[in-house]
Amino acid sequence: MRVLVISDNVIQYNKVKGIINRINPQGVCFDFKHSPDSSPLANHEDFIGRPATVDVNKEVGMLIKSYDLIISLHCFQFFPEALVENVRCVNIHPGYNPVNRGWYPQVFAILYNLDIGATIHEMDAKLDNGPIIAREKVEKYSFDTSLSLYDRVLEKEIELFEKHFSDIINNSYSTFPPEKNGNFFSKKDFNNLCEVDLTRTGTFSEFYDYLRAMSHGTYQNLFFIDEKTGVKVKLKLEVSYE
Ligand code: 0FX
Repeated sequence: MRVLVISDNVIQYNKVKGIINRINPQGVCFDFKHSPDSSPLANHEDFIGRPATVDVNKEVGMLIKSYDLIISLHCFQFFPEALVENVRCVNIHPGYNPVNRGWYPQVFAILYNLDIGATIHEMDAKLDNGPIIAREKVEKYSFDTSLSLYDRVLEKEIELFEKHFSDIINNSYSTFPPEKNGNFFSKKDFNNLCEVDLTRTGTFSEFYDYLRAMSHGTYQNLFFIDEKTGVKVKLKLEVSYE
């Protein structure tokens, strides 16, 4: 059996590779690849001098021929219908489907007070949409920023992956369909939030949620342009608690 793991996320790649190496199922050969364009994994020590990119659109024929299972582990590329219909493809998603399909789920979970968690599902032609193998919620606190909540979601992903690893490899799980009502958030939705509208009115609580939803470690998401000087003012929120 041949399994391909495609990832563009260093943290999850390291952890999943660790689980795979430790369990090392008999008779299963694992390949690890990343996306061709600006993947953070390109600079990982495993891939330096050993390029391993895959374009899921251009190489769909090769993928169908070569693999029995493809695991999308925070892969930046959208899998084409021809691929998901001809190879079993499993996605590990940092959101609780179908509540937060799409990009940066924890950001929108804080902003709109939605449930959040992790989901492992079979892929279909829609993004983050197929039959669910496993999903679980994580706690969301008033003192979370995007980063602290994201870290909790990533831990949950790994916990679910480890728990269901053998079933995923052996195709011995049962699935259930996602509920009909959900949400989809795009990268554009996120980008639209980055410029702060200083004329917006609301409660302090709404602004607090907006600021912490957009604050994620060293990322500099929020800004406004100072009217007088044209200077770009960058802001983020730091939250600490006892
Ligand atoms: O790998 P990932 O955590 O996940 C993203 C999508 O959220 C996910 O739905 C998709 N399946 C996957 C392929 O890509 O993304 P990331 O490592 O680029 O970003 C992690 C977090 O960092 C994100 O949730 C929010 C934060 N972030 C990221 C960027 C690039 C920011 O706050 N600002 C940014 O500019």
